[in-house]
Amino acid sequence: MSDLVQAMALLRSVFNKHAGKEGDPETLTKKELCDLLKHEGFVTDAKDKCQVDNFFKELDNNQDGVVSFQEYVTFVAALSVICYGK
Ligand SMILES: [Ca+2]
Repeated sequence: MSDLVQAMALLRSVFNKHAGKEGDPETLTKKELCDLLKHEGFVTDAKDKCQVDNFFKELDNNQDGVVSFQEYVTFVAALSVICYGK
């Protein structure tokens, strides 16, 4: 498996792991997103509601109250540009 294909599978696997916890397994609720951000080290203090709220607002592009896989990968792609782009 190529590195990129592996990275794509990993992206999906991280999403699935958290999206399957409650409600629709195809979307992340705010609580699931909070778990994901904490687990992946994006949020230092999971009790910091403001930090999580800001991430959620950024991710929930169509403002339907949940984060779809498409919204999640769009955000990860944007983060990659911020972290590794020139
Ligand atoms: Ca959404």
